[in-house]
Amino acid sequence: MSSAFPDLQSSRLYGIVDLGYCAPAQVEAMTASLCEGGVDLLQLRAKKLPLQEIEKLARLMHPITRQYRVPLIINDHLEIAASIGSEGVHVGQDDDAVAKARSIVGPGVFVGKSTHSLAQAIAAQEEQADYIGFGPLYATGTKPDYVPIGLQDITTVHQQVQLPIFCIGGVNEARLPEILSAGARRVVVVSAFLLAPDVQSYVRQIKASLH
Ligand code: 3NM
Repeated sequence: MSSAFPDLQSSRLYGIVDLGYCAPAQVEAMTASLCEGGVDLLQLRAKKLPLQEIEKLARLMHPITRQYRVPLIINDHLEIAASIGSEGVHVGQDDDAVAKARSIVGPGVFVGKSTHSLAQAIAAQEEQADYIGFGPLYATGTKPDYVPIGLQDITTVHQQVQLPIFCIGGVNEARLPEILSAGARRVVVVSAFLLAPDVQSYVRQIKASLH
């Protein structure tokens, strides 16, 4: 990744532009609001759009994220990440292995992986992911088919996994104190950001609680 971007270690707050909550026409404005509010990383996640459409949105987002020095991470689609030159790519448990992803996106592009248990988190570390998502902590409509893992493994995962760990799933302002008390240092917030009446100030509030 270009040295113009802060490194993952210093990243605390990860936002996702999820097309389940944000219409394509709102993507640019939402990207700007999330960046202005202070996300450290931003992902594009579009489970239901055609590839061409996703690539178009990624190309719209990238100049904005770059201006804010926020790494742009593409969910699932390695070819799009490679084609637009995003700073990162994110894969799930059922997607390509980290090594395969790295071989497609090339060196210097970080590869993140979703994990849903302590065992998967340790396996992702062995696979040499650059960071992991760990969740879902709570039941969430954004990933409805997943059983929530709760907060009880957060401390242990931080003892056993040295990668940056982003706790995810149902994170919002009201829950943040208990998530941080459970040992989390980094979080991903999706619907709470995208549905907030004032996105920028909501992001700013969460960010202030993380430092
Ligand atoms: N991945 P919200 S949970 C995209 O556990 C995603 O891997 C998860 O959205 C995982 O903040 C999740 O709206 C959804 O709950 C997070």
